[in-house]
Amino acid sequence: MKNFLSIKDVPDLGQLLKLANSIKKNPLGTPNLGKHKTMVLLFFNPSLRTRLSTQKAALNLGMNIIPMNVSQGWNLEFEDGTTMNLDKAEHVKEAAAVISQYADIIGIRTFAELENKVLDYEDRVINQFVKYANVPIINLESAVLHPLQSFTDYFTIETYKPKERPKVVLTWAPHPKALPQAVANSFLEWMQKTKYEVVITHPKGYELAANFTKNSTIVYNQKKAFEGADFIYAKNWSSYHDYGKIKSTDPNWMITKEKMNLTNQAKFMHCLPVRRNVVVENTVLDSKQSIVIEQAGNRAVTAQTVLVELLNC
Ligand code: AN0
Ligand code: CP
Repeated sequence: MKNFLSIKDVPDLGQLLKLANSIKKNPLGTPNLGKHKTMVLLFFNPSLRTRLSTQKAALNLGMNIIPMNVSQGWNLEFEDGTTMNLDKAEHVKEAAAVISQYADIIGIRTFAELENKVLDYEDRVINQFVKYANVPIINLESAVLHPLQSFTDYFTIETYKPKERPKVVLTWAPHPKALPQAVANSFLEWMQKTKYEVVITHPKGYELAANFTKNSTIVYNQKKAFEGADFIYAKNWSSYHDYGKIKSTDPNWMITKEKMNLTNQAKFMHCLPVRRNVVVENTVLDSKQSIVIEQAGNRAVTAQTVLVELLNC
């Protein structure tokens, strides 16, 4: 694996899953694989899980880690051919080339700005780093995708699935802030590589980009969608078509105990952070059906799996 930007970088999903299973069993099995290797983590946006789980994964492999909060005072230029006489201090062309001399791997977190759809969906920040860096790049959630999260989601579902072809429901849930579509887009990309029955449910106006929904079933009636589900994956996203807008905050879309009772004792999943009693009722999050903590725990396993793949390349 050269980079880890999306599922398209994974040559063999079965083999990746196998490696993740063995790392889960024995995370300290190769403590020197990353010895004298350095990973630089660039955060244009904050993170709890991605930041700590990627660091933990690297530590298990003996790597050195240098995290940097880029947004705090470092304004990079991503436009080619501009005259840089305004607020941008440095072009990504120099920054990426320089960081590549200090790093063996670079991880980048850069959220969608939710103002200009075309610009966000070009995923320019991460793609410019891929273009100008000379080392592998890991996507720590870009404007469009969050593959480390989706790999974790897939790995977690594989661990808990009660049958070979579980019904997995991706449900929109309310949120007071406009959030990116990256987690949902990426989740669908990974789910489409499986044999699972995948159903998406959201209010009208929240349709995701067609290249991510592809031939997944969309059911606008949330309760109907929940019937017989083995996994409920909740996530808020802002509108894709009316880009970045909040079209609904309808509390009737919150995940409740009553709705979970319509499922096949489904496991409740969420990438976190989650707003209690807005996205999901306390009673669901605190029930045995919720596996969000185990899911977040698996972030360290899948991050380590990706690092092993990149280091072995
Ligand atoms: C972000 C998002 O929705 O993309 C990060 C999730 C992993 N969510 C929030 O910032 C609440
Ligand atoms: N799920 C996830 O990526 O969380 P953080 O934003 O805390 O990294």
